[in-house]
Formats: sequence, structure tokens, C-alpha cells
Amino acid sequence: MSADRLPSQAARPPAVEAAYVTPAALDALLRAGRSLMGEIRFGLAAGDPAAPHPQAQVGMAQLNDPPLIEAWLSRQPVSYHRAGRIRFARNDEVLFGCIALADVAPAGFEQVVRGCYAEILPFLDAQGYPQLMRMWNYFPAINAALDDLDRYQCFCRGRFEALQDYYAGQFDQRLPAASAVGSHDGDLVIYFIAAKTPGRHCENPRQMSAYHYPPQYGPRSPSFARATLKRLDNSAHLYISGTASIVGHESLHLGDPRAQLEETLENIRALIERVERDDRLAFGGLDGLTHLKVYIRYPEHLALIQPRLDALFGPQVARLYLAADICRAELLMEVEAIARTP
Ligand code: 3EB
Repeated sequence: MSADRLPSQAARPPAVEAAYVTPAALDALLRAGRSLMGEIRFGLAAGDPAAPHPQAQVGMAQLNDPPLIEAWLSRQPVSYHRAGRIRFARNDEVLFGCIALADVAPAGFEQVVRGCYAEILPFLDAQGYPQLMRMWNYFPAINAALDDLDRYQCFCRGRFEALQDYYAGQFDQRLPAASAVGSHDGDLVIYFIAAKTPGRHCENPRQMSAYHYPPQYGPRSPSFARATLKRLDNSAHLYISGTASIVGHESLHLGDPRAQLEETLENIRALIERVERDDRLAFGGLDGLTHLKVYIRYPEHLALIQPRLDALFGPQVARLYLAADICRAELLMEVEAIARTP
């Protein structure tokens, strides 16, 4: 029997996994012994405010029926805490944290973002989970003008300054997978998963690294990796960043939602293939995907996006469709994903 088939290893559950589930299905998972590390509600009423786990509401309508909760679950014991503005849950391997801020004034937005990141980074070091694996950033009016920039560009500058200050010479190597997407109303919501030990941050052969984008997209480039690979149990988990119809650094297929979707899927396929080669892993290409979160600027485009994804993916790939604004005005959609080796 080869070492990777030892029963003791096969029995080890992943420290954290995503579930896009109805409230009833979530209750069933919790009754079956899973612990909730975090709960994100898109376009839904708030959960139980007395519950101990990190939770956030995001102002994006769900286009799928029935609506689902994004839950992050653990099969290990979890403890719940607060530090400053951060609510978090942790187990022996990973930490899930969340900051939600109401009523952020446009004028101070960049400094607020910088302040959030400047709070999160030393917090993770102090907790002993210094390795960011995945970050999500949601805020309203992402395409609105703010001084001579737009709000996304201000977000990028605030995030960059804090990450650059903290990571300094290690900046490029430490950036995690991320999404930064525009909600229609509500709070600035930043949530993240970090680990005690590092994952590997990956880039996409079809796309320029976002942190190298030229200045035409803003004074400070977006600070994220295209994906983060992490071995959590016997399988490798690949957290794929928000991915859009961008090749090199350019947006393609302006005004053409079908073509933007195909280019986005091709970007995801190429990224997975690159990781399979570099890390000698077998995700099975797009068949390795387990979760898709699809952000759609114009809800009427669901009618062409959903049937295409239904044709490509079976019911084992959980899908969440959200009405959202994408960071570049010409982008009609963005897709983030999780893949896992069998
Ligand atoms: C892109 O490829 C599309 O600023 O954190 C995707 C994922 C995008 C994350 C971010 C932005 C971010 O540039 C936009």
C-alpha cells in the first residue's frame, strides 16, 4: 500500500470547506456535527445576531432560486472571538475572519480600506495564522467617480499601501487570491481565510499578474494572486480569484456577454491546467471545480449564462449567481471558483 493511501490519512477531514446551501440544508449540516466558521448572506435578511460565528450581509441580490447562504464549515472544533473590528473563528489549522463597516463616507474610503488591511495583517501574525489564503472585498458604488479616480481605484490604493507597508520586500510572494466586487448597497465587507502554514499563490498564463497591471488602470495595481493552492487534507484545494474577460491586462469582448463568459471560462481552464502542471496535481481541468460564484452586472444576462454553465457542469458544482457591479465598467461578469483534487 502506498503512503498516500494509508487509512489514517484518508480519515483526516479538511480544516475548512465552503458550502452554498439553503438555510435548511445548513441546519442539517450543523446538526450532523459541522461547525460554522463563517456565514455570508447575499441579499438576505441578517442571521441570528446573538450567534457567535462571524457573519456578514452583502447588498447583492441573488439570481438563483432558492437563495443560498455561503457557509464556511469545519469538521474540527472551532472557537469564536473578537479582536478590534474583526470577528473570527479558528481551529487548529485555519482562521476565518470578517470586518463589516456601515456608513463609510466616500471621502474617507481609501483610508478606511487601508485601515482595515493594516488591522488584519498584524492581527493574523499575532494569532499565529500569518498566511492569507483568500480574501473577499465587497462595497457599494465601485464604479462611481471619487476625486480623479473611481472607487475601485481608491480601494486598490488603500489596499496596496497597507500590504506594501506590512509585507515590504515579500509583497509579490504573499498576495493571496481575492475578489473585489461592487454591491448595490450596504456595508464595506472584507472577509478572509488564513492558515498557520503557507499555501502557494499562482498566476494565470493568459493574464498579466494583476499586481503588474500598467498605471492606466489606476495609480496602484490590484494586489492579489490569481489563485491560492492549499493542501488541507488529502486533497489540494484551489481558491481561484474573481476571473473576468481579461487577457494580458486588457478587457475583451466589450458589450458581448456570451463571449465574455467564454473568455472567462478559458482563463479559469488555463489557470487550473497551469497548476496541474506546476504542482503535478490532477484536478481534471474544469471537472475539478466544486464551487462557482458568478457576479453578473445585468441580471437579464442570467438567461444566457446559467444555461451555458448548466451544460458544462453537473449538480456536484455548487453555483451562486449574484447581481453585482464589476470593478471595470466594461466588464459584464466575473466568476470566482474553488477546485479540489479527487
Ligand atoms: C481582474 O482580473 C478582474 O482587486 O481584488 C478580480 C479579482 C478582479 C480580484 C481585486 C479584481 C480583484 O483584474 C478584477
